[in-house]
Amino acid sequence: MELSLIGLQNAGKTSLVNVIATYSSVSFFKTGGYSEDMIPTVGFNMRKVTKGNVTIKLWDLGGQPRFRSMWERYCRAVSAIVYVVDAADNDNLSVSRRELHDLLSKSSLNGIPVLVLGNKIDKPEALSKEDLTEQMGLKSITDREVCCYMISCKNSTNIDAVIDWLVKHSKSKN
Ligand SMILES: Nc1nc2c(ncn2[C@@H]2O[C@H](COP(=O)(O)OP(=O)(O)OP(=O)(O)O)[C@@H](O)[C@H]2O)c(=O)[nH]1
Ligand SMILES: [Mg+2]
Repeated sequence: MELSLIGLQNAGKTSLVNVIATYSSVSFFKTGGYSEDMIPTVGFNMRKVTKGNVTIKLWDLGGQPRFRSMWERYCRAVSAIVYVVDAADNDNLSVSRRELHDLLSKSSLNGIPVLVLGNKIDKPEALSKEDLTEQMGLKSITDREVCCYMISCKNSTNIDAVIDWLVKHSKSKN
C-alpha cells in the first residue's frame, strides 16, 4: 500500500516514520527510532516499512510553506492520507486546519480516507482529542472516512493503534 504523510513543518512526520519503522509491540524493543535531533525534510522522502505481511510505501513530505503545493500530487495515488498535527502548538493550529481542509477540497483526492494524528501528547500543553477534533474542524469532513488518534512519537504512545489502522486500510484496498 502507499501512504502520504502530510502536516506542517515540525509536526513530527519524519519522527513518526522512524518510530513506525522500528516499533515493536514487545516493550523491550521499543527503544530507538525517535530522536530530538531532526532535520527538516526538504521536498520528500520515500520509506518502505514492512509490518506483518504488509509492506507500506510511505511518502514523507516536507511541511514548510514552500513544499505544501506538492502535497496534492503525492496524495493522488495513495490508499490513505496521514495528517500529523503538533497538538502542543496552539499558535499553528488554525494554519494546520486550513491546510488540511484545502487539501481535502481537491477533487483528485475525493474519498481518500484520512487519519489525523495529534502528536506530542507527552507535552503538558497538548490538547485533548476533543479539543483537537473541534479546532481542526474534523466533524465537518463528511465525504470520507476520518479517524483521529492522539500520539507521542517520543514515548511511542498509541503507535500500535496507528499501525493497526494502516494495516487495516491496506487490506480493504487490495
Ligand atoms: N515532545 C515531542 N517532540 C516531538 C515528538 N515528535 C516529534 N518531536 C520533535 O519535533 C521536531 C520536529 O520533528 P520532525 O519529525 O522533523 O517534523 P516534520 O513534521 O517531519 O517536519 P518537516 O520535515 O519540516 O515537515 C523534532 O525536534 C522532534 O524531536 C513527540 O511526540 N514529542
Ligand atoms: Mg520531516
